[in-house]
Amino acid sequence: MITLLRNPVSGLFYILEKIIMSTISKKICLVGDFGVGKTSLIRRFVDRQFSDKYLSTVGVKISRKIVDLIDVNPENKKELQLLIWDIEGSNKFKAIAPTYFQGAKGAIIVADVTQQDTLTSISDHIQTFLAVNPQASIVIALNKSDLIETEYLEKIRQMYQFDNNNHVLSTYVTSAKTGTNVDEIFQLLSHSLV
Ligand SMILES: Nc1nc2c(ncn2[C@@H]2O[C@H](COP(=O)(O)OP(=O)(O)O)[C@@H](O)[C@H]2O)c(=O)[nH]1
Ligand SMILES: [Mg+2]
Repeated sequence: MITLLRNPVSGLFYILEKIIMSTISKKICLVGDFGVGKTSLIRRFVDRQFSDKYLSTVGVKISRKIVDLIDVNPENKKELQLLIWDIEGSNKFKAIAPTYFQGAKGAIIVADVTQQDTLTSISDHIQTFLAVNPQASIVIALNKSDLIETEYLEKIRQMYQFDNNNHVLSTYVTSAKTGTNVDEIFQLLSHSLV
């Protein structure tokens, strides 16, 4: 208040900063091979949209979304601001990964259920991410589930559980196209961050 009286402009900034900072803010990263649907999952979650075109990601893009943390007790309702980091998929990635991951409290590791090599690289992505953030939580998204017969999905999901790694919260089959389990993966990860 004293700051506000002495200098209205910096006082206003002070108050604004207080308001913004009162929302908890956490960084999460989308991780996975090129073309698995990282950008599409973010777009579905943040903008509620999907496009069949490749959404070229240039450099790093950070999206923000306020998540309501649903609780059985309505009085415990909390808000969390997610800062969702998306990075272009390319071979340059390996070199800059540690910088990109720095400060992240969680990751969604994405693979494409129709591309075996992207499923195989999940464990590499887990290791690379945890090497930078040993305390972080991970959710696995086996994406493009709309392209596969439902009867195979549960089998695939069980093959990529990573039960022996206690940083991996859960594995979901998702579709950025239909929206299946998209809110669920972000909700689950968000809950583990507070
Ligand atoms: N059928 C289907 N296509 C998807 C899905 N998610 C992404 N795609 C498509 O896969 C391609 C690559 O997606 P993109 O989000 O750019 O992948 P990124 O490189 O991991 O960011 C695009 O053509 C998307 O439209 C999905 O859940 N189902
Ligand atoms: Mg992308």
